[in-house]
Amino acid sequence: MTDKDKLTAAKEKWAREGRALTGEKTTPAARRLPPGQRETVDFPVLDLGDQPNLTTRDWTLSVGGMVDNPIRWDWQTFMAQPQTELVTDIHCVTTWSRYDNTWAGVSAKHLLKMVRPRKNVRFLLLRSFDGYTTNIPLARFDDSDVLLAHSWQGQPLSRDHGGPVRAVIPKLYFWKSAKWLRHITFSDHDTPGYWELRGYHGEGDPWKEERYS
Ligand SMILES: Nc1nc2c(c(=O)[nH]1)N[C@H]1C(S)=C(S)[C@@H](COP(=O)(O)O)O[C@H]1N2
Ligand SMILES: [Mo]
Repeated sequence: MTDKDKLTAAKEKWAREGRALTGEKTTPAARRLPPGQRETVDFPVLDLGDQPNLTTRDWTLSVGGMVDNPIRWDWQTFMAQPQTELVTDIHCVTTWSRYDNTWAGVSAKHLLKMVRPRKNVRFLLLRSFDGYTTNIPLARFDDSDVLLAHSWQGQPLSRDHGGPVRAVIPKLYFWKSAKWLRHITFSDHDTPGYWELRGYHGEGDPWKEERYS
């Protein structure tokens, strides 16, 4: 087995066994740390082991599907969009949480304004340069803390954390935050992504402990 196969098999087993589920009920206002999570100060790297080596010159983002205005942004066009800085927490389904991450990039709200999704759109599928995919309900992407981020703690996002550009969706488990973001498709139906096909939840809200499907 390759490392990737081993990782996938281990995490499929977690989904079958319901690892780390506490069944606790809490709300973001009541507690900063979601149920079953523990705080970490370092920033673990998690992916399928194939980290694309992209320069800002190779990188492009295309956005299509059910939108009035499909776009294709190269690095210069992306950086010419209005820029947003945000400080948010990370909650990974493997149970680590990391507080106070400063991200900079283009907001999902701005992207939505540019592409104009059609009325019946309900889901997005994010695709990355390593072949990774993950699905997000439009209602969760259309939030003021969702970013297409190019920097972390004031520095360009490193290759291992998804540079040049990754999604950051703070209110969902971190597997929804696609690294090395390449393409976004808007759709009226849901298409499960890599982990969602392997036992992980369609929505992935850490406050509701939506770890597994
Ligand atoms: N393109 C891509 N994005 C990805 C992944 C991946 O394998 N490929 N793994 C996901 C998972 S499971 C997690 S927990 C986070 C980890 O991000 P980090 O390595 O910056 O901590 O990235 C998510 N985004
Ligand atoms: Mo993860």
